[in-house]
Amino acid sequence: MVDRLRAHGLEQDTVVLVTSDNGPHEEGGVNPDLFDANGPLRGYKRNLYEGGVRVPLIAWGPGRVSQGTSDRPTPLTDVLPTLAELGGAPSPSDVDGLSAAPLLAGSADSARHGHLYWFRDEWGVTSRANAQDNKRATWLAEAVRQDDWKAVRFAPERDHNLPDDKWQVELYDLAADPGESRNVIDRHAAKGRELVALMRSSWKDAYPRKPFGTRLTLPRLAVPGEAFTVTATLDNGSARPWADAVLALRAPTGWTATPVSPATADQLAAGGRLTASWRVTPPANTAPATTWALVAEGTADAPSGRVRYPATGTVATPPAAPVRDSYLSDLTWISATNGWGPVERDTSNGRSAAGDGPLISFGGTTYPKGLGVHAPSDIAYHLGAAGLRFTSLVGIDDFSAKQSSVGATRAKVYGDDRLLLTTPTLTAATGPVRVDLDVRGVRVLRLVVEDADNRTSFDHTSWALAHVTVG
Ligand SMILES: [Ca+2]
Ligand SMILES: [Ca+2]
Repeated sequence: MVDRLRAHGLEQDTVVLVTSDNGPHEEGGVNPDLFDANGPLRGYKRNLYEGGVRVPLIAWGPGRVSQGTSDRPTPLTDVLPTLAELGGAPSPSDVDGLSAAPLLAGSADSARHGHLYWFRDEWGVTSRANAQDNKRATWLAEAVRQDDWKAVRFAPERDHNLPDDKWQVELYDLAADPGESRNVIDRHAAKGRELVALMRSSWKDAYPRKPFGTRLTLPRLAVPGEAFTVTATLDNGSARPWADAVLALRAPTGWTATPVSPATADQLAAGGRLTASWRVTPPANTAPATTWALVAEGTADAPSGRVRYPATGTVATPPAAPVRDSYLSDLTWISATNGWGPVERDTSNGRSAAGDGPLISFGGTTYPKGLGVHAPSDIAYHLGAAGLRFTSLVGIDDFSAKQSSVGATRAKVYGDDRLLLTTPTLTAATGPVRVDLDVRGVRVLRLVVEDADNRTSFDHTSWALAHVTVG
């Protein structure tokens, strides 16, 4: 690999790190003792003793990595901040890692961790690891290393909240006993309690990350000729302030994007956020039923140089609006969700396969047109403000009624997020409800069927003769 890097002239721009995320293992027939892979250390992969967690880290990088060795414990959480510093990029402030770049460059005073913490929750067992753990390889386990002290503890129940006095705690002095063969917890009980407290304080039940870089918020739908709002944020999740922050938006060719807020900030403090919004308009002749990409790009001057974070999002143009009076089942929907199989056109829902429903039917009367659904269902159509009235007959279909009387749903119609209609509870006994709604000005018409009685069996519901007139 080094030869190839040199052949491509990349050696001055490259750092190679060779390490492992665990000690030697015995899976797939490997004998880790053949070459004494864990050396003087105790344990294998999955042990929290040093043989399971301590491995060499070998670094190569002409001009960046100096010759020599170091005993600085370097966890893999250091890799991100190390590579960020080597690459001249800011590092997130909410990671535990510390940059080891100065250490690689030969500095003796690279920041060291106050302590390292490990947690294990494993069901898998290998025989050598289980023997090293004294048959506790499937117990919950934690470990802490602080300077030359190492504490390992095991929970006899698979419960991290088990009280401290229920855990089996061991303490080792790695300076005198690198092979962790002499448990000195009885002679150093106070040190043991101190390291257990460190285990406790190192644990987090949840760790929501702080935002970093650019995020883009878009509506799902872009209606040709209609403006919509796009919002982008640039978060400085690093520990150092940034200057001259800018958010820019790239929309498809021919689309207009007009800022409705400032998109620059002279200073972006550590943890600070720049928010910018635009009104974006696709031209009236934008192709229908197409997905379009927009890119927001945040840039700023970090101490290490100019940084650039692009974020891509998509909006879809809806199918063309109807140009004549139409049954909805003859139009292309924007989207359709359904509780049992796909929405059926011009039949009842039937079962879960597509096209398996009989004709829509209420009380023995059949209907040749309409939409067959099953709760919960949500179908959206693009009317593009071209519609006048929406009419239908909505109810529990005979497909359910013939099998059981328990089907119970409720139908709703929305015009652009405005609720236009909620039916009473629909059952086989109530029969269908007639729908006749003014939909002038409505761009997106949504037909929703919800369960009405906390059970979704026999909730086959049909929108018979679902139809829109166009002005
Ligand atoms: Ca079906
Ligand atoms: Ca129901």
